[in-house]
Amino acid sequence: MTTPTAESALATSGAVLDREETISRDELEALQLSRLQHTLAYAYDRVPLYKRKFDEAGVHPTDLRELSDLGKFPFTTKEDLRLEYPFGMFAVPQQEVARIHASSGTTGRATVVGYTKKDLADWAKLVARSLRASGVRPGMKVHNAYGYGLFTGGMGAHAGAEALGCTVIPISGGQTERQITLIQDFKPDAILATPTYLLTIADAMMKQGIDPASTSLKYAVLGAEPWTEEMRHELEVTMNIKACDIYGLSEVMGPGVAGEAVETQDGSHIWEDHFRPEIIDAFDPSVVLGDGEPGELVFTSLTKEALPIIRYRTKDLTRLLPGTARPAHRRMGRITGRSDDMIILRGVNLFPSQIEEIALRIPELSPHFQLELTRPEGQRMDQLTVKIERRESVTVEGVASAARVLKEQIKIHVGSSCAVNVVEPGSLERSNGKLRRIYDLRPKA
Ligand code: DLL
Repeated sequence: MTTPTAESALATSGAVLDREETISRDELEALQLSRLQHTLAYAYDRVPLYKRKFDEAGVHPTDLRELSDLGKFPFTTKEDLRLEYPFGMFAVPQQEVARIHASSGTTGRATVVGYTKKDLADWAKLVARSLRASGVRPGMKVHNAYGYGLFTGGMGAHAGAEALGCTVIPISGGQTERQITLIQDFKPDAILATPTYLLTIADAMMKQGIDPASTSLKYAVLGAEPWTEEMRHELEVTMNIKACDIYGLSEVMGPGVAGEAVETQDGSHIWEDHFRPEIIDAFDPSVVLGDGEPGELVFTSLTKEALPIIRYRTKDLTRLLPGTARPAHRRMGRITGRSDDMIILRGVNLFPSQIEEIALRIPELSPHFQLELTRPEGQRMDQLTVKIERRESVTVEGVASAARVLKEQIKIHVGSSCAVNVVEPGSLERSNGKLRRIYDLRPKA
């Protein structure tokens, strides 16, 4: 497939791009093929789990002659990383691992990931590339409200902003009052946070009588959780900023696997010189789907040393779209949700992002909502209750009609009946990072 590399297609706002951002699709695919062949051999030789899995599947790294041959190789899952806890997936001796990150492990053992010095440099370069695409420029002050620590968000974003040549303010997540003071005093140009935490900051500013649109902030680079176009609009208007998406996951690298261009705001470009994406049918993983078709996103790393990852099943549901601002690098559509976050309500599949999309189109309702799943006494059917805060200015009649509209719209667009409970502003828990939307209160089987 040949994609034009016409300079006109590249939206840059005067920024100097990495060479790999401007190459043709053909050149990029040639690079992917040689890097993929290297990675498969490297993983097979150095990580016993990959050798075992490839041997069991009857494939050898030399079987990859063209990119589509990747489909012959076995998947890697979170469970594999858990079974190999802590360092069994590492492809280099521990002394060569410069940093370790890990997931929180709330649902079992933590998944541990490692980086060599070169991996850290590549990661910083890709976060820098993502931030630059989203409008951040060298010399800008960047307020980094992603959590620091074992979570990849804080330190990953930090290193990328530094590599780009920004002045980084490493505030981490939480301590919202302090965040507001520092935003007012240090006057940052950009903020890095989860979308729901930025909402918390904006909300807290309003409570203090500060207009969130009046700050120095011009750009926000938001990710680590699903968010919608409606949420983008809400944040851009409330804060008078340009908000772009950044995507990533620890097992594949961390933030910066994909980043969105501010000029087009049409989904994150996957940095395909470092990661080869595929979309598979989540229910029949043997089926690799074509571009444009919705399914589960799968990644293979092309340059990682400490933790090469082959066909990692992300559980994120999206689709691949052609590149725009960076023509050779495909974009990903918005993540509709994770397959393990899907609510199945009386046979209908539902994601929190669908509720966000619908609720934010109703002017009386705020973006603060929770989904409660219950099974009322003596009933066999599950019940979904959407608890959502009203906007400050709304009257009693306004609340009643908004609740009715939300219920109807969910029935029309999602196909399930639910209860809607409009609650007082400020009564629902606020986000400090990744927000929990679903509260499953059903009796455990
Ligand atoms: O959340 C990495 C990250 C940090 C990305 C900061 C962006 C900004 P994990 O904790 O491993 O890593 O969680 C990864 O978060 O599989 C998605 O389900 C979700 N996720 C990450 N970015 C986005 C996004 C970081 N932009 C998981 N949109 C992923 C939707 C996202 N979901």
